[in-house]
Amino acid sequence: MANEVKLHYFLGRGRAETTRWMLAINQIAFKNNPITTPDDLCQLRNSGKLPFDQMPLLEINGMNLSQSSGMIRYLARIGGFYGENDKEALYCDMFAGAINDFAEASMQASFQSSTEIAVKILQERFNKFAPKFELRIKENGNELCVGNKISFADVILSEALSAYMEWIPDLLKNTPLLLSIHEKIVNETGIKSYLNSEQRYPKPDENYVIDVARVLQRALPAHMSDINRFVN
Ligand SMILES: N[C@@H](CCC(=O)N[C@@H](CS)C(=O)NCC(=O)O)C(=O)O
Repeated sequence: MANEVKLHYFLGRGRAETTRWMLAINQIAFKNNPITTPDDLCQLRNSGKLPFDQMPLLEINGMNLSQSSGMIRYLARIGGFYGENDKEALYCDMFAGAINDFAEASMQASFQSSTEIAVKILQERFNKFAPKFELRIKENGNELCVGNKISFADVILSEALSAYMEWIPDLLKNTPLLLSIHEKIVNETGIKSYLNSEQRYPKPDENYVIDVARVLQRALPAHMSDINRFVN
């Protein structure tokens, strides 16, 4: 189908997940195209669709989009999730930068050598950012990151919090504003239906880590066995 929206990435969440949440809140139907072998990646690269030779790739409205930060902002613009004016858009961007730094720890969690280490790193990262997020949200005054309408900052913050909570279930017990935003976003129609769908990949585990290394033909994390098994 010519207008089908396609998201090409590994068989998992990773750097494609914020885009999936933004497609979901826009209620834009999409298809995951999992890249599961070096050959799949080679074919995708040879197709000329990867502007910078990297995944994720989002095919939408006749365009081949690269860079998750660009994708989520495009989806924010077309859906009205980018604030109501230049100042709000700027604050969305500021939040997004901090959320990106915050989210990196959850993206790396399954690559850590043990659950204990992953949880420790996540808790430290949360302790650094959560009080600041709470303060900024309190200053805004609407139990939202920016302005008085849901923005992409709320969506990507909730995506990151969801990932953290899979490791630390009671994470938000002392942060009522983060809890409120998270609750609001996961109950938005499009997001709720995405999270309950088969398109939502499970919490990344060791198999995901192995898949990524196999597709990219790179070394596995140092704590795993035979770490160079996929390296040419
Ligand atoms: N900043 C980029 C990062 C893209 C990226 O690092 N993609 C990795 C997979 S997660 C990749 O394609 N690596 C292969 C390469 O860079 O050649 C984004 O957020 O989209």
